[in-house]
Amino acid sequence: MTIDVPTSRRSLPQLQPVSFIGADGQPTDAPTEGLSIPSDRTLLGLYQKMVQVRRFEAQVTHLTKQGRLATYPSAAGQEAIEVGATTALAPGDWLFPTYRDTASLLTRGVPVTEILSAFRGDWHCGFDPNEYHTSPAATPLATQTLHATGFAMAAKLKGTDACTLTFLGDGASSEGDTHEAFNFASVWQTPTVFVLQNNQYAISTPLREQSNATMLADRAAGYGMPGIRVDGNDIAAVFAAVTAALERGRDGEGPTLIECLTYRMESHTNSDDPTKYRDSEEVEHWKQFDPIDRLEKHLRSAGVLDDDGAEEIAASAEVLATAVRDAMNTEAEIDPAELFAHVYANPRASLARQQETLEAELAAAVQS
Ligand SMILES: Cc1ncc(C[n+]2csc(CCOP(=O)(O)OP(=O)(O)O)c2C)c(N)n1
Ligand SMILES: [Mg+2]
Repeated sequence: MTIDVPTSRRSLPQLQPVSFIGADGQPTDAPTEGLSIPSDRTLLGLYQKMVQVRRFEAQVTHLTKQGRLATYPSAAGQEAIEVGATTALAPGDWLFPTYRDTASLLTRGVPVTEILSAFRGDWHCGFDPNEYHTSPAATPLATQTLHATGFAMAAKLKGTDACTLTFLGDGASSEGDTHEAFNFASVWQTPTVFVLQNNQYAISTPLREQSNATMLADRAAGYGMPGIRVDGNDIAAVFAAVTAALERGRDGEGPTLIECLTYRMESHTNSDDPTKYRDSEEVEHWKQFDPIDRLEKHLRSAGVLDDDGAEEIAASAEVLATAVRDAMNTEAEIDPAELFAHVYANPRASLARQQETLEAELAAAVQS
């Protein structure tokens, strides 16, 4: 009896991450995996968005300290992934973000007040997913990977050319849902791009304590899909890799896993203290790989950005920060009864009883 042996299989990604622009703003000699660096014009637009996103994140973090927002998971240091991956999407594609990816919502054009209403506890989601082709940000880890896969499957069955892109963290990559999503995306050849933000921590757990894989992009080969590892702090590499993966998806060539190597510069959320579980030297070390600094150096040496241009961009970020402050310093008119709306098409009796109880308690509170 002979056993059929396959003649080839997907090769593993290169160990060194794909990168075009080094930490010093100069071209690297890293592998490019056949990708091309985006034009300086495209990079200038991406730079502006990253500067705005960083200012937005800083402003929001201040607002949590002032008690204006309940909690906020900052993506400081991860702007190249948030902005680079989201900008590569076509308007008709669908984005499936997580709690970490507020910057992607901003990049997608969701208004500030709608983004932040969930963090202020005013609303469950805050924006209309259909309007922005963006699902509500998922807090249960990895669930969004399945939504992105299922949605892409439906898009394929409907014959549209929409792709889906979902973000997931290094910690989320160890969840069972991620395995199911990777497997079915590859079996069904769905047009899905999995952007794995390896920021090296899952709250306080460092990557080495929850995965023994040499690198997370290696997992793609086991599912029969292409995997690539990019420098997640080089927006040129992120944008190029995601653009190529979306093209593959649109051409019917199925999903791609893109591991973006980066570092979470801030705490997990404003409610934890990272000095309890990691050295400040490690954080200092990563500062030299900052995604915005390196792109600024590149653009200045390419002659497409000067002091005036940089000041103008910084000023546009201040306008955004002012809009955030104004919006969040205005008390929202909230009707607590809305908590019960939009949950069931036909409200359940138990929920109706809870609503009656709440309304009675609120009425009593007003009278007292
Ligand atoms: C199913 C599930 N289990 C546990 C949690 C609690 N939790 C919230 S964030 C987090 C760490 C996730 O780390 P990672 O996937 O690396 O994403 P990051 O926060 O670094 O962006 C955990 C365990 C959760 N939200 N959902
Ligand atoms: Mg992480």
